[in-house]
Amino acid sequence: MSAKKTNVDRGVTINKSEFKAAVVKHLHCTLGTDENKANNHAWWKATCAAMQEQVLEGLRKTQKTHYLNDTRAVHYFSAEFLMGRLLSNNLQNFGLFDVANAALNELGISLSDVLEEEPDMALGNGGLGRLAACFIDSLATMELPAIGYGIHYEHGLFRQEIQAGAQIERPDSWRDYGNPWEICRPESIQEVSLYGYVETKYGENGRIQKEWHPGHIVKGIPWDIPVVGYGGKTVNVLRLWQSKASGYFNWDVFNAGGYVDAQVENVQAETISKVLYPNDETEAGKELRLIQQYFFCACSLKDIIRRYKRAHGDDWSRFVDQVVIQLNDTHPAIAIPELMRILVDRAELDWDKAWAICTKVFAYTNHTLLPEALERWPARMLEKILPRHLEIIYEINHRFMKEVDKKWPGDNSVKARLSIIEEGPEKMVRMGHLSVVGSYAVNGVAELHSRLVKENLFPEFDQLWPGKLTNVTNGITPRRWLKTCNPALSKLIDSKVGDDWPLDLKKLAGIEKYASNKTFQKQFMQVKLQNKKVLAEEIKQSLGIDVDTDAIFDVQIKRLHEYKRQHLALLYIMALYRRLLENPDYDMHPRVFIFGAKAAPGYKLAKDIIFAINKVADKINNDARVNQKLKVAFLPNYRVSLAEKMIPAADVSEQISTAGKEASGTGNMKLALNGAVTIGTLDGANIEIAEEVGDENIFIFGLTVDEVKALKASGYKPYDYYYKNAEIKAVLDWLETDYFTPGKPGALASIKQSLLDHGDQYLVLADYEAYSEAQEAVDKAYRDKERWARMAIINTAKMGKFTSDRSIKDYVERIWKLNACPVVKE
Ligand code: 7GP
Repeated sequence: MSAKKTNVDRGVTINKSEFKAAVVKHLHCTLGTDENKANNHAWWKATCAAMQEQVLEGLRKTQKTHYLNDTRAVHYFSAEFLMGRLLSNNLQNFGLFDVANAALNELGISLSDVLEEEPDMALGNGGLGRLAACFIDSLATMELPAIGYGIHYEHGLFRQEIQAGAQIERPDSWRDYGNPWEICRPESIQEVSLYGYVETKYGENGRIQKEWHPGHIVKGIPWDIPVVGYGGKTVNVLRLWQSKASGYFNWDVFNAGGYVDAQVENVQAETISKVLYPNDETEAGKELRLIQQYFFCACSLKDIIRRYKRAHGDDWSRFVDQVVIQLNDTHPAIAIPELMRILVDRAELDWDKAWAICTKVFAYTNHTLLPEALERWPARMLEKILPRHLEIIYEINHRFMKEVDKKWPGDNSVKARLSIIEEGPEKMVRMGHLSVVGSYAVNGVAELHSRLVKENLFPEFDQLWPGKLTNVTNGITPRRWLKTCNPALSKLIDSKVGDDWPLDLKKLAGIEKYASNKTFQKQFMQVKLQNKKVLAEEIKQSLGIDVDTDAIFDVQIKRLHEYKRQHLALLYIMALYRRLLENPDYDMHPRVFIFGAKAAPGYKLAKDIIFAINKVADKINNDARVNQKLKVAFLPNYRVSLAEKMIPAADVSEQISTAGKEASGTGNMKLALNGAVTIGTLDGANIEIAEEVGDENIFIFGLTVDEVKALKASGYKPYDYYYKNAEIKAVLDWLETDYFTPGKPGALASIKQSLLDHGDQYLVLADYEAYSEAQEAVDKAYRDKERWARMAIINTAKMGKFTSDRSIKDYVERIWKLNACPVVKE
């Protein structure tokens, strides 16, 4: 194969025959099978193993470089990393995708089949977890010293099945057949204490000393997942902790005949990293969850300190120069009192010195304003599990309250609002407040969100510490979300702007000048059509539904939540159905509404909405009067690898949350990057997307944040819309009949109730008419083929801002103060 012209500098080069030899070697020597016996799973493992040779070489060089340079590093603490699959990404980032494809081809194996064998690493729920995955990709790509710290969940996010229209949760067992990427590091095992009591001692010169006598000790076993940067030069690490009992086995009990009892402690300890909580935007409030949080923070801090001490001994003075810890929401906030405990109780620094260190190390990102998602822990629970930490939190708060008193002397109401401790029938610890007090920087994730964080969530904090609250708009990695998931579009872009746009996404602007060029439009829309064919095949396979690829593919993919308003789209679908029944000639371009969404297992209404979408879909898809023009497909088990198939095929991107509720959104960026046109509210990053693409290339509708506020203040009455708008009334009443659920009238009634009797908290009815009009504008625009092609191209062209490399650059310059550390060639 002749070398292709490229602008991308590569860390490794291996050729087709070398790659092929490596795959065969691993098939024989690692898997103990051979070419005749191997199934696709074995080929997948052998290909991963061949790749892992390159990966580990890169990892070794990177770690050596970082060690020799004693670099400052960012430590990204996150309870979730939604990584998806790694093989295709690692191949792409090493520039070996085509090499692997050709090598396997010669072996009579299809790389795309092999890639399908990989289970998703779904150690996260949604946006926050996927953002963490994009960020560590960017950190490695930009050759920044960084490590991700999280939990090695045995079971990731549940697998969703749809049975008779309803969501059923099944356990996710991503590691059942081994994970070829991870490396266990027993030499770095840590121990973590829990429960017990605190003893107060009086040391020399009257110094009060606290000693925590734990009731339980568990072990944390680190598993390292290499994170390959684009170009394959820097390979960083994601270190995930697995819990194990510290004693392994109680031999005394075992010998005395208590076979089962001897296992109890093991089982309890291992439960800590057993499952990911399947909640998104709701607080779990469970003891086990707090233990999970503390477990991974304590392991990670010990790991960081061990590494620091190796270079600097007991001299803490350089710690803040070497270490920055980014808290991905409040899930790791317990790390703040943990570091204080280590510094004060163990290292015996005085409080002020310790606090000065602490507040130069931590930075905190907020991902939501929804009150139900703001973590608060009962003080009683903390006292039981982490008695010393509760004392430390009280002390932090005591000193903080003094500072508040200096600023607002005698103002008790401001104290009550700012206090880390919420007084009430049950004393609660506010983890958001703890995070703001203990960090030197706090950021929201889009311009609007960060403004609302300042104005509504932590208002006085901004006055107390001007400049501490800031914005870093989210981003997505263009390597996974364009280069890898949409190879045809990537090649087309390469042909116009060169192949280094994955490293410099602003270069996509270079295709804007072809937006009205007929040939380019044709090529661009041809790629879209091909991608739609692939998705249509997937829909056929998975649901047995035939969809027409000439139809508009209208895609809404995200967690299911009332604020995201999948039910607004549902009402509109029902309205279209009704319009078509009333008037068979109703003028509309054929459309397929495609959904992907998981609901939290305990979130009843969210599950009801999934059920309703499926029931309405059943009816419409099988109704020959309308199904040439309208179809609905709910694809089960939405996950990263499914997103990679849906996003390249979308014409329309639904981003229709109630203004002020979606912190940023990142699916909006992925879809626009792949040439989908957004229909959306002025919420989260939609606003910044609109600024980039221009008003004529996006369909914005609905109430603004200020209008939402005003409407709520004036006393919002959803019944007014119900009586005023005959279509709204008709579709809501329709939900109560048994039309969609034959023999079971009322099976979909909870949605109507939530919108009328329970006050329509998210203003679905208030925004309905505007949404319906915007959808008609979409329909009209789509029918003008040239106009639509131009819009789609401009959407791709203008997404430069939303690369996660830009987000990381913002963090580096404004918060982390980090330098790149290029890996030296040996
Ligand atoms: C999400 C936000 O809902 C989404 O708007 C944002 O793009 C994403 O974080 C990344 O910043 N939040 C979560 O996933 C979440 O679990 C609760 O929030 C803490």
